[in-house]
Amino acid sequence: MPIPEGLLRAGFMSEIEALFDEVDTEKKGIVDLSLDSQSRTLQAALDLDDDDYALLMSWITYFDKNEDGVFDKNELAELIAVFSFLSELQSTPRTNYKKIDVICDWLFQLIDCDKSGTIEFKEIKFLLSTLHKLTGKLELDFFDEIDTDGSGTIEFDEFKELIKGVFLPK
Ligand SMILES: [Ca+2]
Ligand SMILES: [Ca+2]
Repeated sequence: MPIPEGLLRAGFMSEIEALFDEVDTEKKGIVDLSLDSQSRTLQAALDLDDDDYALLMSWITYFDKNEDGVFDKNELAELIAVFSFLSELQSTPRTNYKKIDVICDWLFQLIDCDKSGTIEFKEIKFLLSTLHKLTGKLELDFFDEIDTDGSGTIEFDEFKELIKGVFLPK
């Protein structure tokens, strides 16, 4: 999915180019994160501790459908964009509605893998298990809590509340 215009800091794509070339140690035009050497290079290049790296990796299923850990440049850019956006939200004022909407909308579409317009439990299970570490809430309980109208699915507004609740500064 194309990364929304205007949200990326200047130079993001050239940073990705450089990062990709650094991690693509075998110069095959792909990054293979199932290789320890490439995975470790990526973690070091992004300067992430083990927890943050695990969070980044938990997004892999959304970019790497067959889960073989192999990425091209665009897929890697999207993966890292998600992570930058989530970190960026942590310093975004709650009144910056436009930015919050654009980021939430992009994430929502990304997570809604089957494009049904709603997020089902299976689609967000991985994120809830990651958030479990932050919030201590069990995945299913958490899902029911986010699904405030009890429809069994997460609609955009419910998703936005989740993102605001977890990532935006209090
Ligand atoms: Ca869906
Ligand atoms: Ca709902």
